[in-house]
Amino acid sequence: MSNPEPSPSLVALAEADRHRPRFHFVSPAGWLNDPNGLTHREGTYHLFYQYNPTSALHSRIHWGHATSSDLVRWVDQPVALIPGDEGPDRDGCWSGALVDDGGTPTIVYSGRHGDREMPCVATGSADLNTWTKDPGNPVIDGYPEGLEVTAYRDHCVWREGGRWRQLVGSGIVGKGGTALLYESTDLRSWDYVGPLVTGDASTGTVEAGDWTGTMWECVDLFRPPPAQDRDAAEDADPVDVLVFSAWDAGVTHYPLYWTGTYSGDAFVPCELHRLDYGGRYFYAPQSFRDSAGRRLVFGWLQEGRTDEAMVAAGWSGVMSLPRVITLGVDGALVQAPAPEVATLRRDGQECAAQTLTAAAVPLGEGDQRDLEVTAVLAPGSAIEVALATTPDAEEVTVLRISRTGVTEGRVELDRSRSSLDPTVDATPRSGPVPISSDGEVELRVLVDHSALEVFVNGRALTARIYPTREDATGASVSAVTGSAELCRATTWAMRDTWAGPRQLYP
Ligand code: DQQ
Repeated sequence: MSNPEPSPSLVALAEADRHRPRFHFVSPAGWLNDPNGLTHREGTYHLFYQYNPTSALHSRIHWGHATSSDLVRWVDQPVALIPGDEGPDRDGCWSGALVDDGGTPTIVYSGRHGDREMPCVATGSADLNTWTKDPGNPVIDGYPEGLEVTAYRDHCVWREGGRWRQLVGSGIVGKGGTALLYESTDLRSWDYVGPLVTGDASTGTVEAGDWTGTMWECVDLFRPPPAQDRDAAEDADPVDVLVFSAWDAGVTHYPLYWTGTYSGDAFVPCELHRLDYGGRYFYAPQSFRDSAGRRLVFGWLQEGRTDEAMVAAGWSGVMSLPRVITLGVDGALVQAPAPEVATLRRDGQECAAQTLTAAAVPLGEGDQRDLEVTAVLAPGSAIEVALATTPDAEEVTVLRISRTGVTEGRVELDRSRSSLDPTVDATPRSGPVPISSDGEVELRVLVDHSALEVFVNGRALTARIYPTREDATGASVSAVTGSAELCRATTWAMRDTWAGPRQLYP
């Protein structure tokens, strides 16, 4: 079968869109969603992703593939998985994981047929460019006996005690989301062990971000390394993390994680957290451990515009920047862009240390920017960072960081004036952030056309913005309540990830 690729006219359409990011990974054209099969193999990072090369809509999903030596400059590879003409994945090759089976790269993915997704397996060549589907697919051909499931798909696979284990994302009717545990010796014949942990869909609310959904998509179990500043890390009890994306009847909500303890056949949950305050703008994340021992994660930045606008643009969906995740002193995950992202910086501008007032201190111009701001906030005070603003602030995205208590703060994103286009999503986003007792706030903001990633003292907030005016390129910081000291502010322009036109496969 020849390698499917978008038509040149679709590529041209996508490339011409002013909202298309230039230093985030995007598909050559068409639709992109979840990161899949993330791996670091012989010095090369492999990013697979849910991909429809023919249109900017979610349909007949393939596995796209790109490689990188540094996590930021990507090379497109041939599409890895294509839905079959017949068979269990004829309606799509949905999300999954890649493992090394004694030297044989092996993908475990969800083959979609009708409205069911069943576990399938494919083995790959050493360069991960050629994939052969297992003739025995689907390798699991039914839901666990006696279990009434709301949905069933996506895979987290690992080796433990000389056997393979996998979690399949699911939900139990009348109870809540769950991760179903299986075991195998050969990745083909699986024994059902039971639900690893099950949520309670009768508690929490979507507004508060603590409703865990009727189904868990893209479950991901791992043990995060401690953050560098975690003094007692050596003596502390190990903490495990189960990340999942809360889903309900076709609606994607947000990524959450439980901290807890995984042992034997169970995960004993401790605390529930939101992984990203942007909610669905950082959805279906998948993590992996690279050869340096870092835990890295990518997530899918969904669009905030209509289906019609996506089709007109010729593309949809952005991959987040790679994030390093560690476990902080407070028992929650700390997130930061991988240091490699900084290699795209150019033309750094420093801003003098000063006391912030209501007067806006400029933070540079442009629609591909990286900003680092360190400020000290007195209790009860707040600063605002204006992003993608026009000179008259007719269009402006406002990020507010407030110190609400001695060691408590809040980040809020106001998109009500981000765009003059009334059809784009303008709903606010917010969440709590930890603040040290000296009031220090470390802020990192990455603006890449419509993609916005914000990190405040290790907490993440991701969103999409679609300014209409060409001059919506300004940034500034000011104090809006109480007093705040600006200690440091540096801003950079960011280079494009691709130096020239993307090379598509013949
Ligand atoms: N997207 C995939 C599913 C997954 C969902 C289909 C999450 O496998 O559950 O493209 O975005």
